[in-house]
Amino acid sequence: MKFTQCVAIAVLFAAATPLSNAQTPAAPQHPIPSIQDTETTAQKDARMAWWRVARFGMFIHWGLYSVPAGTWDGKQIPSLGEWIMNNASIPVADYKVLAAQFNPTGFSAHDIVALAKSAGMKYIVITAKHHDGFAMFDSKANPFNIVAATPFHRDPLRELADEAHKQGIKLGFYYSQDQDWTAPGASAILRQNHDPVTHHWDKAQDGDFDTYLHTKAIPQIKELLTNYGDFPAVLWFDTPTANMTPARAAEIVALVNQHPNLIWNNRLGGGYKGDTETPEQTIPAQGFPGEDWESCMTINDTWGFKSYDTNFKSTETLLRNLIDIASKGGNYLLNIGPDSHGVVPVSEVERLQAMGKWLAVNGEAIYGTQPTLFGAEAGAFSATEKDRRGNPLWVPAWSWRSTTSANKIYIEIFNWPTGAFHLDKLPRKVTGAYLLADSTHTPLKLTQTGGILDVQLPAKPLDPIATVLVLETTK
Ligand code: JFZ
Repeated sequence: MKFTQCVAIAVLFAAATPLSNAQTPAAPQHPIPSIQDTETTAQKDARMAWWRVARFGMFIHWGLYSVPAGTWDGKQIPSLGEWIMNNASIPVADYKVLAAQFNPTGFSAHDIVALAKSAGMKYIVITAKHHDGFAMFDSKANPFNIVAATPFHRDPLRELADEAHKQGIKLGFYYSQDQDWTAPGASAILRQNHDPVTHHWDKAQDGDFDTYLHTKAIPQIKELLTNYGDFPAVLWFDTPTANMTPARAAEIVALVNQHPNLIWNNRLGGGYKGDTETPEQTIPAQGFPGEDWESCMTINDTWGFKSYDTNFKSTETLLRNLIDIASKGGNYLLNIGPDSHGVVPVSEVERLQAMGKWLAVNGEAIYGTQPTLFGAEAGAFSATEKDRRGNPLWVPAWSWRSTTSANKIYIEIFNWPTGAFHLDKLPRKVTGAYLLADSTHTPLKLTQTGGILDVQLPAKPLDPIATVLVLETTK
């Protein structure tokens, strides 16, 4: 699609959307306005509604890199499994040989969607193409893909889309729009020094970026946006470099503008903010007040499967992370890395199912809730110590968190107090209290004087990881 046609569509799009001046933020100078530049707050609220209620999603990093699984030429390659081609400077031709060895007959879209459902996850985002340039879908635009280049000849994105429909979960696609280590001209950054300037380690990677953009990236993004029914619900871009100029990013925006319900993140580049902040492997001290944000995290230390990475976080850590993130108004995109057979590591399955058990009882305190009305419970900035960026060091506290709904305040207690749970500076009148995991919701004895509240608790918590105390409130 020629740039001129994009402009035409943008103008059309802009013309189509009723602008109510009062509510529309000033549009940064984008070559092509994105939906964020033109939609009203009410329109954004409607578009983001399901995502804001969801709170918990599954990230899936799966691709050719699951074949070497962290080892190359008999050597364990440090850092992320999905970066093995870059970290081991594997020549393009040698890496492409892996496709013939990739036949994940253990892959079951039904089981993976069922796992996400059983974990209490409301959406899935899978790597359609990661930095290595291998497409995990049936791409007519480029033959280096799972249908044309492997003995598997099946499209896992098609199968996931069908299952996601059947089982009622949203499906999104991750697409590495800028980095592509097997496409001539595309970007490649050296991970360890984070400088977004291209470093090619193989002549076969040299070429023209616009050629890559127009012959691979844009045609494939078009395929992903049009070949999977009303999916994707989310498009997850990543690692933009200086190559993703505003003009080049605008060409991609012209495509996503044709899918007005699509939610896309802040990693397109070219000055486009997208819809969601995406802190990685961290939970921001106080979230991103007023912003939609999503913390993405690995269960062990790699996104893509590594056969010897067994440093799996505990279910307690993962659940308390989810609760911490929800209490700060964010979403948790928790990753799984299937192996080269398409099978999810059992340690990841067990932890996700355990999280699902807790959410089956306590989900009311997470899904569709608002952030805490308190805040100090999450921790404080140190008056003396600095973090590695020289900012005051955040010292988290892990006794309890809180989430909110119209007429309830939820207290997720991690560290069970003896006797009573005490709160002061309570912003609402409490009319009743009970434990969410107590199916009888037996009323708990409470005393409230002004903003000070004490709730008599049983001797033992109902759940060692987090027991939810529900405070019924009136404004
Ligand atoms: C990127 C990818 O490189 C990685 O392979 C994985 O897909 C992850 C979800 O995203 O990694 C990043 C990207 C950006 C930052 C850090 C890691 N960053 O901005 O700090």
